[in-house]
Amino acid sequence: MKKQIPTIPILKTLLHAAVVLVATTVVSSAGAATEAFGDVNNDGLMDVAVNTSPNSVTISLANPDGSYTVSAILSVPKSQQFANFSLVDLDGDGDLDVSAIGVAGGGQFYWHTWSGNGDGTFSSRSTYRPRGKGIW
Ligand SMILES: [Ca+2]
Ligand SMILES: [Ca+2]
Repeated sequence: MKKQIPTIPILKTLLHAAVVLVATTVVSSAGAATEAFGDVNNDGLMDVAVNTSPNSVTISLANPDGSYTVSAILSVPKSQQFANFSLVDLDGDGDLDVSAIGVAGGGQFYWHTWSGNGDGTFSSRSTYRPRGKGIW
């Protein structure tokens, strides 16, 4: 008799992992205030970005003594609110950037990005609206 390859348990494990991932994502995006962590000024200390309103993200740099110093407040127009954001190196230059996505209604959405300068400051905002009349 051939030995059966145990594919079912592996699939179950993968499915479980996917369900946990989805559940975690839903929980973390359900709250009014969201935050993201990352070393935006590359000094080895974990900095924090907080969604301080539907229109803004505040970047605070960690100090060696445990306190934080605000280095940037990134905002969008009131009509282009975002639902969630993340710290991610979008352009691959080694500095964390900010990506924020908001629903614009009618199946459309806004994608706001700010390019990190590696010192806690960020470039001016770029807004991409994939469908509709206006781009940028
Ligand atoms: Ca840092
Ligand atoms: Ca970058």
